Amino acid sequence: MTFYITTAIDYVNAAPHLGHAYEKIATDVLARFHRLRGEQVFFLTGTDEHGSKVQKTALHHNLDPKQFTDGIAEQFKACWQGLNIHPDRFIRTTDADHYALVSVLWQRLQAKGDIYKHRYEGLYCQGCETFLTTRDITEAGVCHIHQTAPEPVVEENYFFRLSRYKDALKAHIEANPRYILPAFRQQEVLNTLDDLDDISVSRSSVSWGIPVPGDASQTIYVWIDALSNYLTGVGQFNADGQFVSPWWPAACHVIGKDILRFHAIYWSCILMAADLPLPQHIFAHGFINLNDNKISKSLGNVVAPADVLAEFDLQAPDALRYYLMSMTAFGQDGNFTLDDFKTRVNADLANNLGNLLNRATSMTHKYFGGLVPAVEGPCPLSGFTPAETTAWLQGIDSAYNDFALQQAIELILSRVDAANKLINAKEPWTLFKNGELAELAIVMHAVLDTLRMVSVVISPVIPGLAAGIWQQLGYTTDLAQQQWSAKLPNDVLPAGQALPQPVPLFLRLDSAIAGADAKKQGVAP
Ligand code: ME8
Ligand code: MG
Repeated sequence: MTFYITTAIDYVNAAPHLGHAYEKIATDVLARFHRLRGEQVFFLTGTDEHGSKVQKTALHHNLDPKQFTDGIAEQFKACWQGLNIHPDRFIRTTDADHYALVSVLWQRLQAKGDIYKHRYEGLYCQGCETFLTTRDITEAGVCHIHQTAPEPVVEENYFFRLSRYKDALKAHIEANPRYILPAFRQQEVLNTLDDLDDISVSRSSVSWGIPVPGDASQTIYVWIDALSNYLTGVGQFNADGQFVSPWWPAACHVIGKDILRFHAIYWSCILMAADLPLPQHIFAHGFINLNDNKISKSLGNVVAPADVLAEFDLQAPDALRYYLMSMTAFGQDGNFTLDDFKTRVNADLANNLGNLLNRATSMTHKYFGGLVPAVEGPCPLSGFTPAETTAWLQGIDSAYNDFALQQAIELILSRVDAANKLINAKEPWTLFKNGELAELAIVMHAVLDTLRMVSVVISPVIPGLAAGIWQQLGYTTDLAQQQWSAKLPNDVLPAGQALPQPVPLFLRLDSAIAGADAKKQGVAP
């Protein structure tokens, strides 16, 4: 089974911020989950480098656009690397194979009779890189999203016959209720379909772009260029005009809610015009706000992911990945605050998960000489019946499959919580004192084995910490090579496996402001 997943490709007019990171982390988590389940996965991300906005920014920096985008594209790549995000390809719309693909695609649409020349007058918003309709403009005459006045443009340019595909698209959305996700976004798309006009797909006043084949006085509209990246990422048109790729159609385009229209309508219609199958899902996620304000380059309220890590002296990205994925339901908006970040990761990673690992491994050292105790099969005393464990894993699996990342995390953590409670209820120290070693072995084994399953199923979200748990359970194999098969509950920790000396999994965060001194002195907060 193949699973091709993509993110939006980011404009390179500025450095990556937390909102971009949110989308890329979520997509990386989904890619890792599907890989863990044994599917063939291709994960594509990259940068959107053409168009008037980037052209203007490069000019402002006194750089030639390619030189400018080279620099920013490197920043994006490095940022994803630092967040443990590993795409199979990082595509840039300035890549040579992308030029080739876009030119062929254009010619195909033209051959179909879907491209025509037209004199156009409209109001163009550079922030959106689109002509605005009356719906997009406030009473004060500014763009709803960017709060800036659009620029009047009169041009003769090429148009795409979007209206020709309106009915087919409507039928597709109605027949495939999981095409647009979350489902509550569907109606929003259907509503805008009613008054759909053809769209301008070239610009004569923008030189930074892919030239229109046969008319070098125009460049291809940046959104047509950008959307086509999903094809270039995994294939090319052959000499017979067939698009050849083992990955198409994509399983899912993960994008922000602000660009749903471009994907659900423009991209779907372009694919139909090119006789290519549509992706299985388009998932529109919500926005991450910062202290209740919109994060936006145009509003100047931006935080770099690396700044958040630096604020808490974090060497690894796991806490940030964890927080972003658990702070809000995927699809809804979320509000990022440093305080909330600290509270949540302290509670979940340091106290709940970290503490369970530390108690379990320390007690195994204390009571069993650091060797996993032997037990006779699953036992009711362990607190979890096999049926409960199977249902628990199935719940997590369905949540991941349904893009319900927060729910998957909550389910995983609920079992961590239950294992901590099991320790509190059974009091291993009392069992030890009373010489009830058989029962003690069952309890310890149940807790250690819970941690084994937890490390596997949480690894898409926090790959680094999960590998740390795996290693502290005495495994010398690479967790990243593990698969989550139906055998997961049965592959119990082998009796006699030696655990290394326990080390804290995750230290409580101490904000630079509140506890810098304590931290410098090595004092636990
Ligand atoms: O739209 N929270 O690029 P972009 C969550 N180049 N997501 C956010 C966000 C926030 N605060 N801010 C931005 C473009 N995003 C086009 C895409 S795809 C063929 C072309 C998301 O740099 C945004 O919704 O403006 C989008 O999905 C992505 O970041 C890139 O935004
Ligand atoms: Mg944007």
